[in-house]
Parts: sequence; C-alpha cells; structure tokens
Amino acid sequence: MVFAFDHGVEHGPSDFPREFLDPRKIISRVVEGGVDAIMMLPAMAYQTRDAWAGRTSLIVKLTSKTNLRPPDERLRQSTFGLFEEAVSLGADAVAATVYWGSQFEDQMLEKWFSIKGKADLYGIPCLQLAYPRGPSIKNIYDVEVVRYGVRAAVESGADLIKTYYTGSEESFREVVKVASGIPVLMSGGPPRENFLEFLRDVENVMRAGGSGVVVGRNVFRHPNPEKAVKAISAIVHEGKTAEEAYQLVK
Ligand code: FBP
Repeated sequence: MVFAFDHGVEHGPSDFPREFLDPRKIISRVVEGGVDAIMMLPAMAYQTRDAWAGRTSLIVKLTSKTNLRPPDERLRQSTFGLFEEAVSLGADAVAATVYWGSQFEDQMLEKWFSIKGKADLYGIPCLQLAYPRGPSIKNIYDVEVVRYGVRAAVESGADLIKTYYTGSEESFREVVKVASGIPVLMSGGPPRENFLEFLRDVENVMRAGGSGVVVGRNVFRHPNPEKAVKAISAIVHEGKTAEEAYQLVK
C-alpha cells in the first residue's frame, strides 16, 4: 500500500487540505497508519526525511509535470531529479511516468530507459506509471488501452506497474494477465465522496490479481488519513472485504 505524494507538482498545492500544506504533517499521519512506502519527488523526500526515514520505504519518482503548462505540453513528463539523488536518499525503488500514446512518448521513453539502465546496475526496482494518455485516446480507462499501456510497460522492463483501474474486477483481471507476472498496482484516482466505493475498487483490484495500490488523494483528502491507510492495507494485506475494511474508518 503505497502513498503517492507528488501532487504539489502534478496538480498544485490546491489539491491539499490546508492542514497538510506542511508535508511533514500528512507524511507523519500515513506513516502512523502503517503505509508500506511513500512515492515522492527527490527534493520532497529530502526535505521531509525526518518524518519518514527508518519508518517506511521510499519510492523516488524522477519525472513530473505541472498543470500550469499549456494543455498539449501536459502530455510530457520532465526530469525532476537525478538517479544518484534517489540512491543517496536510500530509495527502495525509483519511478517514472510514461504517457503511452502521447506525442512525446519517445522523450519519456528516453528518460525511462536512462533511469532503468542505472537502476539495473544498482539492483533497484523501477516502477513505471504506465498511463495511456494522448490525442488519439478517447477513454483512458478503456480496458484495451490500459492493457496496451501495461504490455508496453512490461516490454520496457518495468519491475512494477502502476496504472488506471478499469472499472471492474473482470476487466482488471485482463489487465493483470497481460502483465504476465509483473506486479500491477492500481492508481488511486480522483477523491471519492463515498470511501466505501473506493474500498470496493481496491477489493476488486486485489481479487483480480493486482498486487496493491498507489493512492494519494483518497488518503490525504480523507478526514482520517491514518484510518484510511489502515482500511486499504487491510484489503491489500489481510484479504479483508471492502465492507470489513470500512469498519476501520468508522
Ligand atoms: P491519486 O491517488 O491522487 O490519483 O495519485 C496517483 C497519481 O498518479 C499521483 O502519483 C499523481 O500525482 C496523480 O495521480 C496524477 O494525476 P492525473 O491523473 O491528474 O495526472
């Protein structure tokens, strides 16, 4: 159960409830909830190290983009840190996004392979945020395009794949199948009004053979982030149903 915390760049600070504008506050809360790892950009990982180091695992994400860019340019991720920074931070894994279907796919792949090449030398796993997104893609949650992105992630050497939930256990099983053994994690997505519904998605992902989830907004926008982490972890690690896990947030 990974906590995603790159939103300050990807979406801007308006994503965060005011009490969490100090990143240490939310990081301490999710650590308290027992999160398995936090995925963040290198500078944020460095600045908040007192809140997470020695208490949870770290996935350093090395690419990002802002939504301040013109819409077309948002289909490109830029380098957001050096691989060596991730190593010096003690990263357990590194991550980078590829928008499969973007007109900038080739540039993101160059970054991906540069990171992957170094990560292989150090024996550090590489998580790919494999998001189908581009001018020809009408529905980014369509099972066929998600499968295509996941297959491309496998063939580009991803050790772990984070991608969109396709809306049902049955369709996500097809996504997991195409990963042929590479762990697939669900990307959290926009915050849900009904947390039980979000937990049902997590349950479906796990029943479909998914390996876990990487969640940001549905945790840091939850009124009780520690309990949200505990509930999600109960499904991921203990095989609890969504209804059982929901009792933990009450
Ligand atoms: P969420 O659980 O908040 O969706 O976080 C997952 C994530 O992939 C983050 O890593 C990233 O900041 C964001 O979603 C990307 O959002 P968008 O889909 O708007 O580009």
